[in-house]
Amino acid sequence: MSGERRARLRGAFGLCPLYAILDESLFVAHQPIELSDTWLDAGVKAIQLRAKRLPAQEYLTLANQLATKCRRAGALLIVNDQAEIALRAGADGLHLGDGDQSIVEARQMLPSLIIGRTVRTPEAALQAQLEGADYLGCGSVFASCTKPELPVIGLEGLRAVCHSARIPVAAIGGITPETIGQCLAAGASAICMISGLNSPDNFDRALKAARHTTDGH
Ligand code: TZP
Ligand code: MG
Repeated sequence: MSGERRARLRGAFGLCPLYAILDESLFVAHQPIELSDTWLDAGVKAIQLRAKRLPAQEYLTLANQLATKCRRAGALLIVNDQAEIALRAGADGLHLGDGDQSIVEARQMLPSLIIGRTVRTPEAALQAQLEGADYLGCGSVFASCTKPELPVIGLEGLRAVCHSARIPVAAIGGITPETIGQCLAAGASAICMISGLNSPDNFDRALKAARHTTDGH
């Protein structure tokens, strides 16, 4: 079962290593559905919905719409933090950050869903892997304007986590089109971005940079 979940993840990241985060900070300037349509049309194969301040019913409605669109596009929808919403919306997975429920607890609720966990050290990576995480989010790699309070682990920190983990690692935090290649070279299987996707031009540059690196150029 875990093999099948991880194969789906590897398949998605293999087709497109840009793991786009549909964060509510982007909703100020964009309609979430329009934004995700643009991403899916361009070939993004993994989207994370991260909307902590959205009222539960709106969150669920949006998650439902996104799950349908992602399914049609052959992409994965991962819901941040809210296991109940991931379950009810028919999402593909759940991402757990600092202070969220434990992997073990989430796995009981979602036996067949992909579960990701944010980590910053090789020790935490091994622990999350042992507890049954299917992938790791790792960062902040660089200082992030979206989450400035987070410790910065640098490319060295990312490399150490990638080196110790057997499951896919998604780099996150302050990543720009210019630093995507370095994160992939450090061993990341995917690149998570929020503010770097805030305009069509930035999104295009990020997608090009991610594809350029994985196309073996
Ligand atoms: N977790 C670690 S850094 C971060 C999260 C959710 C924010 C990433 O946003 P950005 O704008 O790509 O730095
Ligand atoms: Mg959280």
